[in-house]
Amino acid sequence: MNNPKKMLVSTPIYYVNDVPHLGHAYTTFIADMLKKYHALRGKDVFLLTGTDEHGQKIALSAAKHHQSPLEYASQISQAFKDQWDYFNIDYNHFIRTTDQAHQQAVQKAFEIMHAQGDIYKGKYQGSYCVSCESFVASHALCPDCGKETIILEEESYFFRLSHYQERLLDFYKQHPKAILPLFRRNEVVRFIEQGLHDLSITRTSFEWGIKLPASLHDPKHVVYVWLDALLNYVSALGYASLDTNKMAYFDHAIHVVGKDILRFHAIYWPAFLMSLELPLFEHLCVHGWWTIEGVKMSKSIGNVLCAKQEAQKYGEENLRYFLLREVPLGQDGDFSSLALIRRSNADLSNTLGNLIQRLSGMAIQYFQGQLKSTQVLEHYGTSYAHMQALLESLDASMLEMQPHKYLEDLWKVFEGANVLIAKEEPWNLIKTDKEKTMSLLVLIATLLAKSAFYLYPIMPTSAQKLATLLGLSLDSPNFKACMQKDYVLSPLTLVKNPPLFPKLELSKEPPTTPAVATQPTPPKLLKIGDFSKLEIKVGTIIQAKSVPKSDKLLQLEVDFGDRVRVILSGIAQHYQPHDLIGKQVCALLNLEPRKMMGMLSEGMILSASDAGMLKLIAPLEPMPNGSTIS
Ligand code: ME8
Repeated sequence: MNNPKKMLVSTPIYYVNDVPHLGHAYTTFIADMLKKYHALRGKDVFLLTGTDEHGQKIALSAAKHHQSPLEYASQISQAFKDQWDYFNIDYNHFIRTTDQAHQQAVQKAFEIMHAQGDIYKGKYQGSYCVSCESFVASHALCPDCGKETIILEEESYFFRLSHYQERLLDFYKQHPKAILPLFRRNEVVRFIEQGLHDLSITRTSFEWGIKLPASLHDPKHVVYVWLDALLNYVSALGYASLDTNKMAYFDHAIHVVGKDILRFHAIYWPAFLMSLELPLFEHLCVHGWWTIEGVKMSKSIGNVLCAKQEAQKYGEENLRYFLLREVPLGQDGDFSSLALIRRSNADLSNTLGNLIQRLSGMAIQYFQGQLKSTQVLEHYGTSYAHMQALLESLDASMLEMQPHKYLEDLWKVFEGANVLIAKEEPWNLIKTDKEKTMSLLVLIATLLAKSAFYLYPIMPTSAQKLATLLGLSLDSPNFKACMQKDYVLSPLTLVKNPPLFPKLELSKEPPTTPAVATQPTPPKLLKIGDFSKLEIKVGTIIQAKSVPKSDKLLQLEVDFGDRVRVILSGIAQHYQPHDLIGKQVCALLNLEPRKMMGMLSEGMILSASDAGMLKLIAPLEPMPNGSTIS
């Protein structure tokens, strides 16, 4: 029976030929985030992960290690499990495709598809990529991973994928958000429209796989590893044993996958589900790749980063925050320690950490830590309503699978609270209006309490620490109460606390400018006329791109009202191009044009920098393009 409260969130099951790395961790963090987000909202979420252990690739890897496939798979499967335990991933089940229940489920599904008339016997002749475990249309090199393919010619059972072409197109037409981000859905629809061929779903040239059901009397075949693997999403829910209670989670499923396995999930999987008369997923959440210097992380290239080691260097939650905040889900991102340190220091230590410290510092100094007010709405109703609206808008970003936007907007609440403190100057206000100062601090505490719930899916431990500081616990009933429009956290007691987000060391970074010994020179004062020689104007960035072969420069097209200028700016290590589009900046325009990396730059974007951090300068409120800075 359809139970709207139950939902499944899954990761791919990872191949056991590769040790767990940062890419796998990213997918798993997204899935864990979705579980925590929906669980807080009262959903009963089943988080599923595990390992994909059959197939030619694993058999070959095991042979290389002089181990039996099962021995080999067991070791690496355990390494994945240990990794998720280290990161406190809240999975409900860790499936291995070598589990008995899974094997039974695959055989049962094969039998049903066969009985439906969707499976027939034939012969496969063509190319095969062992690395992707995919049949490719006659290419010497795999079009997906670029590795050499092998030629296969073997007896095989086929699944009538071609029969499902129209039903698949219908499904994607009727469910435009089934694949997120949307551009991936369009890619899939175009692929299906080109025509689908039937799919080979058994292999005979090796043995490491699940045998066909005994009823087919064909012992030399093993099930194709992708049919075997995809079925994990239902075998883990008791498909073979008809566990209706657990299978109910499958009525609302979100599969989190990387873009490399989109086709398997967006075409084969729903076709298999249609054949089995099972419900189709609600969303495929398709993320991009983490690269190292532009190259996808992979064991065969030897450029993998271990998530646990990175977490030990920078903190588990700093890593989680960085991966989920830095790059829009769906886009590729290049991992760099420098970017992680900068992001952590700017957002976690400076903005959020500072706000928490200011609140508790002032509460202790002015009120011995005891806060209580009934006049928050009276004094600060407008600011509160504005922040509340911001918080409420976050849900749309999460439901669209855009955690970076969710976090960007959550941080606007912290930034807004810091700005409000600066504007109200409580250090002066306390001298004249104790009651209003108290209301201000209670408002800040209330906003932090609400924000702790929003932070929880991304940084569970830090969010819990923040909540504890405010005397709250982050559970579903509290969430409901705390989210009320005019909820006020009062009374509360604040005590001295160590910083929640200590600054990360920048010392291991390569220096950005060469250190040159300089003699201090007395400051030279300018006349006002000197300043007026500078033509500084406000503009809006309408296009932003990386500059090939430069890790520092971005090429920006900036609209200054009367004309658009191309300006090269050395901000690539601080901003992603896609985050800049639509943002206002200030630029010096009457600077001699300069050529950099073969391109002409017609001005200079202004920024503030300190200790390796850099922020662009913009007017506090939007201004017409071309406005003059004076
Ligand atoms: O494809 N950046 O397993 P797999 C981001 N067994 N994510 C990455 C990544 C990177 N550099 N590298 C890997 C398989 N991933 C099949 C799945 S599911 C029924 C069967 C993540 O071990 C990403 O989620 O090759 C990608 O889709 C997945 O690991 C591939 O894992």
